[in-house]
Amino acid sequence: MQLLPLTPNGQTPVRALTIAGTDSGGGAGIQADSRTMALCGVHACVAVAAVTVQNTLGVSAFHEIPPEIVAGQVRTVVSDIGIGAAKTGMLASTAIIEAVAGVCREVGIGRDGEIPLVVDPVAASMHGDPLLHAEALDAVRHTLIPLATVVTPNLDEVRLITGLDVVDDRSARKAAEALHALGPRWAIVKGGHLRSSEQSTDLLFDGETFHELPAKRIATGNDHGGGDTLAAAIASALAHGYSVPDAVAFAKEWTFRCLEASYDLGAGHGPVSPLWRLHLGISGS
Ligand code: PXL
Repeated sequence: MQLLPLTPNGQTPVRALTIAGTDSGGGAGIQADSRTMALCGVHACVAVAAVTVQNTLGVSAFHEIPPEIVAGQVRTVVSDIGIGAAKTGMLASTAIIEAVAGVCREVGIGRDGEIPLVVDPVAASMHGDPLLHAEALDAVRHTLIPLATVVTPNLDEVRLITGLDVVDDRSARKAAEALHALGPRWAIVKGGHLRSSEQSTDLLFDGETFHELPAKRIATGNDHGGGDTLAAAIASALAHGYSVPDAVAFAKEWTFRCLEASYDLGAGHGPVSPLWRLHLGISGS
């Protein structure tokens, strides 16, 4: 696969910003985003929205950062460091979503701004532990998703957001249309959780054309952080100047390789890992 270029020592890399939650187990959230961005040649800036208390067995609690502190992190990074793309993950509450949407509009992040925004509408961990208050779903639908350049829900999130069950290609197209109707420039419906299929085909829709992105399914229980990794890889490629379809195609291959390199950790689900890239050296061949 074509990898994103790493910057020679001492040169300033492109930058991207993740607005998301931390994972004390190091597998998902901001930790997954920062690792992926680093190994995609991107300096990762972070706006912490929530701190989760979690290990590989689940999330036992989380603490929300005050909304004005979340927005402040975004504002201060953009005004000084400058970013080529941004990504949201766990935002936890309506108040944080509204603060993030407000500052994104203010500084030009989002579908109508200069800086593309990948929205990963994180609602729950893979163990089913909530990472978003149920009352915040309306803000996800009507405040966050309309700002997105690309929105990347998994099938559980598609159901929560649109009320639609994706079971086959036809229902995936209907779900992509329903997501796109909320206002993002592009919507992805990920096939990764359609466990019955041998393929893991993602569908990308811009309101006119469906792009199908097939990949072989990898059977592993160590897929913690897979969704974060996909969205962070899309943001990384956008920061490098890729178009959305090219960024998504890159991110899909990247995530496949990270799933292949996932490892056992603790007694629960281990993380997907981008560390395979370290073994390739700077040229990445
Ligand atoms: O993978 C989704 C996700 C995002 N962000 C945080 C998480 C998780 C899953 O557990 O903990 C902080």
